[in-house]
Amino acid sequence: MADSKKPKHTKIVIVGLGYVGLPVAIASVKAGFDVVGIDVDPSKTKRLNAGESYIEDISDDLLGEALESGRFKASSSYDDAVGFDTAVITVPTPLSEGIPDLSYIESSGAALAEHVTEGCCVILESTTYPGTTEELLGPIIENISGLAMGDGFHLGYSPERIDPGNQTYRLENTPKVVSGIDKASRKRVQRFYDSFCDETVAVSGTREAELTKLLENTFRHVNIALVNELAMFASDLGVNVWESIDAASSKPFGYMRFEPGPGVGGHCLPIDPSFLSWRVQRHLGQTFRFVELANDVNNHMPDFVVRRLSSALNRERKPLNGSRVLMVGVTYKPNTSDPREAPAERIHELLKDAGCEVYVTDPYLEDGGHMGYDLVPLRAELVSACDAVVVVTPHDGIDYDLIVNNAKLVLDTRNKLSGPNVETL
Ligand code: SAJ
Repeated sequence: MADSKKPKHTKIVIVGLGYVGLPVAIASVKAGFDVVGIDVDPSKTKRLNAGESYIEDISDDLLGEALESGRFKASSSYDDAVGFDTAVITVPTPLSEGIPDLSYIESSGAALAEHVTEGCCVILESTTYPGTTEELLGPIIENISGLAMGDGFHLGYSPERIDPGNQTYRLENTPKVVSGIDKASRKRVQRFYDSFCDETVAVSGTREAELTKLLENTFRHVNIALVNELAMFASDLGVNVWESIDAASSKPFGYMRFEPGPGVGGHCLPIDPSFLSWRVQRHLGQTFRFVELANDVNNHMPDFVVRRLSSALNRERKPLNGSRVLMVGVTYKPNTSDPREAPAERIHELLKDAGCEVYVTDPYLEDGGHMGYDLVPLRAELVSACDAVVVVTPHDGIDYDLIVNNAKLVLDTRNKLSGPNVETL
């Protein structure tokens, strides 16, 4: 398609209004676009249109400003996508039995394709394996719209780098990798993100952009597994791994700090690297050993936490069975309310299986029922009545002094507390 055909209007559609999509929608409104956010969950669109944000990084005030501009609305109908200029797909890409599940990309791409017209631009942000944009999404849109990718509509990929709860780096000030199936598409994608991102980083093709994202997350996954395995060894060797991590972190080059923990949660790190290892296995018949090993180490951290708790109680001549345990913080990482894939779920399951009476306290969790959690407020009398407290996710704002001053025993999986009754991984 000739680059001279400027888009007729500036209607943006964001498909998927979660941790990634909603910030892109709000940034697009602030950049002056007319924005329709589409989500298949009507309860989400209803809350958004009522000015209620369910994403910590987007306050009700920010959402309210977007609504008051008259240039944002949320909808559960793709009919509201009609006449769009640029659409961004930010739907989940989970693993189902270890296999990448791209069904949300397929269904949203097909629904959007009904409204793809000459000169449109479609951008995929969802994390996926190299080749998805051009081999899966592009043909779906071509088959339904009757237009050819490149000549008929622009198509590109731009990985998300939203770090929920990060107070320093947001969508606007995090460099954004951009790509297209051809030069014109890449320029179009880059122009869109240049309207609200401080910096964009163009790569030659969508596969390189898709791999960039998986490299970033696999890098973290592997390095977290490294320090997790060190923590397991160090504990048995009687070495303080945290002190060594602090000392290593003093090196100004050639080292990057990661910290041991109770395991790796969220809907990215436990999942994204496996997209890469699956693609390598499927297409090359080879094993991406780093990912497989990192998955194995990180997935065993909950067992290690329970083993350490059992040993600590054992020293008090208390079996796990029948012990009363309080878990503090169960979402997947500090200062976020997302409980998905959180290691706390496995720790809770193991403690229950061992016969523990388990209570959970987490200021970021409103309802623990669907997770089987007995959710309680943090109270001194409860802490002192428990045989042990396990700090799993150390949110800011929790009264850790109350815990240390009243607990018989604290197993701190994040090395945030100190005291004679505190043991860390
Ligand atoms: N963790 C450790 N030790 C560390 C760092 C993290 O145990 O040193 C654990 C965390 O507690 C958590 C898990 O790893 O359970 C993952 O945390 P993370 O901060 O490394 O990564 P995520 O999963 O929060 O990555 C998010 C994702 N974005 C969204 O969820 C919307 C991911 O897609 C982004 O690429 C990533 O932020 C990013 O780019 O920072």
